[in-house]
Amino acid sequence: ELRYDPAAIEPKWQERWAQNPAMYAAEPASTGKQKYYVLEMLPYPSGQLHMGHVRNYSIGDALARYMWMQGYNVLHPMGWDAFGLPAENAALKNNTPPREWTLKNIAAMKRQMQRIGFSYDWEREVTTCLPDYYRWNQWFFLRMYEKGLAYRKQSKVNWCPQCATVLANEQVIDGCCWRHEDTLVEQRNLEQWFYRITAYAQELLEGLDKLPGWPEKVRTMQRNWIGRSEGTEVDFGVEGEASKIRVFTTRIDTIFGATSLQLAPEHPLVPELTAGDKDLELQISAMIDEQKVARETDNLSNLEKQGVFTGRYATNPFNGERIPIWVANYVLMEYGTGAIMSVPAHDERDFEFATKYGIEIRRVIREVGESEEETPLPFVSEQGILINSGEFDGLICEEGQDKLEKYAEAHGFGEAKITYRLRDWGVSRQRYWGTPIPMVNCPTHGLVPVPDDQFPVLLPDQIEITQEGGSPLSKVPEFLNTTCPVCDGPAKRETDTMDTFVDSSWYFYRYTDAKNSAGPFAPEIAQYWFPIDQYIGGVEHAILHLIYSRFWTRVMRDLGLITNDEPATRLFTQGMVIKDGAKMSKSRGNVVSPDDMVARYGADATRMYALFAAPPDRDLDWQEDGVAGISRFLGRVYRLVQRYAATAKSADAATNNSAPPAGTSLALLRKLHQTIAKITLDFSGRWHFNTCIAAIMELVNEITAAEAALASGEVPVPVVAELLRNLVLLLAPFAPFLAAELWEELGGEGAILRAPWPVSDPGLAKEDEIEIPVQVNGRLRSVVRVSAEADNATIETTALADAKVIEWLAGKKPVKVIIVPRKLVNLVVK
Ligand code: ANZ
Ligand code: ZN
Repeated sequence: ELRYDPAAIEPKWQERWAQNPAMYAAEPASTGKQKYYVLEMLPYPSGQLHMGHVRNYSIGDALARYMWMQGYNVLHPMGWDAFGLPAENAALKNNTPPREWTLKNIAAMKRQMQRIGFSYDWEREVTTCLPDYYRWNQWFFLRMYEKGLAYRKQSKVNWCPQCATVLANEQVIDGCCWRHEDTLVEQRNLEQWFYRITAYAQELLEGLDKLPGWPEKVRTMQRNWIGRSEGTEVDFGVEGEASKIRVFTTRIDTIFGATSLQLAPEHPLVPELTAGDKDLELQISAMIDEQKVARETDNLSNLEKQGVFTGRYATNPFNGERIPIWVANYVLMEYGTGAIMSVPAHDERDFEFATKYGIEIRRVIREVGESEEETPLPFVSEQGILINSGEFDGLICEEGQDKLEKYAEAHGFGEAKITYRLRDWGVSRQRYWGTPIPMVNCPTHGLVPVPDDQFPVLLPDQIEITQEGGSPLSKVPEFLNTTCPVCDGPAKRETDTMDTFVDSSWYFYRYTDAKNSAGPFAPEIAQYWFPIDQYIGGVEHAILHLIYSRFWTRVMRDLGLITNDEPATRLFTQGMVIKDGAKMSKSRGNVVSPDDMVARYGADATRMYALFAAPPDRDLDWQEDGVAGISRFLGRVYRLVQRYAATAKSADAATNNSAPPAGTSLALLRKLHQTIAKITLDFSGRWHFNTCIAAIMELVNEITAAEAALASGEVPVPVVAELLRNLVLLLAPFAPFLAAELWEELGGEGAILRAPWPVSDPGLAKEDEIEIPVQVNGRLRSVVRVSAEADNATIETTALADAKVIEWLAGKKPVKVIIVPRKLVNLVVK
């Protein structure tokens, strides 16, 4: 018997597909055909696909193939997120220019993808580090600059005093320099570029409610990231100063309980309030360093609370009360106003702080139905009644918030304020391998945009990457020195490059019109393809990439380039691939290489295992045995089809008028049509491909078990043909090489990718009889067979007549009969 040999079958088809690029090519928008845009997140070209990629892309590939078979015009592109620090590090290590290193990696990974048989339209490949792509980053930058959405402001950067240079965030390790591990990184103020994402904060938040096709957890993460908070800003006077301190609070109703003001260590008023006190200044600068380290390691909320008294006092605008001004490490400059009124009786953190430093704790809210003394501390609930609050006593909290806010507004010392946690997107990077920011600094004209007709501002190719750090482009005179677009006099280029998240914020629009040299894409083409019907990727991108993409989409919409508000209607986040319960990583030494798997078991088995071993949204523990098992299964399919291919092929219209199926034929056809129905349903959104593949296995088992009937002719030739042809069609999204091979063996017409997806015949799929488990007092005691259409009364009678049930009831009459239609009978006896 023939041996299943993927090493022979797969390269043959790979070759044929390569020779026919139209196979995976999207048809032009002008066809007006129903479109389907399926997108997987593009990889960083590290040099090697990992199993997480294989899984992600196998999911997308199965979907794309299915949609093609359903007759859609499918767009299924791939590209490379090709800028970023690793290329610079590799350049340092191996002395290869970043561009060369990156392009070599891309070539290698593209070969891997083609070997695995992913159905990408390579004519639309996007490589973000090439000028034909990044020139449009520059173009967008200027469009945003013109609209005030790109702007420059002083902002903190990491500074290593030893290197005397700016460090990228990635070069700060535990708050210290990557090359001087004992040197604490400082913060310096430098001019940096920002995108004004906060202008869209409210819209980005509201849009989440209109994305039912996105996982709830992703939407929640984005909501929290945007962090909308409704509150009040209130001005406190400062004794001996003209300036006031503005605080942001969500609980103005508690203001009579404010027993101190707390400033962030970096609050601009702090130097003035502490001037001359060296000791204080030292303590505060230590706090700043401590916050910085905590910020880097995402540990801010766990800091042990610390503070210092400035010796100065503020005045509560409501009652003129004098309260001390402190500086505290749990107040952050980047949120609200960088200053808070501290109400220890009604806030956990303030309570902890006040307890530690002996600051007064004064209740201004009592619990409903309790006295002041009985109200527990801290009492943070808003279900309470105001006390010790002058004319506002007796109000319930919510009313209090409203009344006190109005009072503050009327007296000119406060106003309602909506605060977002979301910050503007800092896009300046002092790196080489990124998109140059298209700005020029002229001594006479200041900051001048590079005119569109001078695009792209090319990233110089030959540059020496050194250990020195700092903006590498500032050390390339040919790049740095230019002329002013206004006066033609000598000027200097901006040497920062853009954050690589810029590249990935809109790459999927470029796919629709990847070769356009007049614009990022033609609006009418994007209009046809957008929004993306299904986006698939890792949940680690739930926030940054997916928020930036949603922002960018709105900016493009407001530039008149597109009409959609959101980039993707549906989002799917797949689980991780792990090995022995742990994430695959070089350091753990548990990495399974896709190349290895493909060499040993073939691409079909590898990708099918990636879909079979777990539901796609769960983590998958990679087991080589499992891949071998899939390979054996595919071998069985291969031999089964081989054995009957000639028979099936001989089926033609003439033999097709046989009698309605019965017996074995009927049973097999029923199984087939049930399998078709199940897989079709899963493709419509549930995507439990693991159970789809299991269903195909069951189908193959049933056909194999009935082989005597196939061989004897008891199952007529047309039925054999129907079974085998459909089996192969069902396999096509999951094991495309084998399916193509067997499709040809069966004499299938044209490419299997364009063969219509089978339609389940509900009459055939229907069961005549079903089995229903019967429980007595919740324990399984028997199984009865009833007609699939049986009503509850019939099911009950049948169950009560069952011999085993009679025995278990031992003469008692059930006090209750619970029937779950088609599923279960439970008899309750006393
Ligand atoms: C007084 C108060 C009394 C507060 C009370 C809470 C409870 P969200 O909901 O997250 O917006 N806060 C304001 N700015 C801060 C900053 N820069 N760093 C640290 N904490 C800050 O939280 C708003 C509350 O967090 C504000 O309301 C403020 O404390 C604090 F019984 O003001 B509250
Ligand atoms: Zn000039």
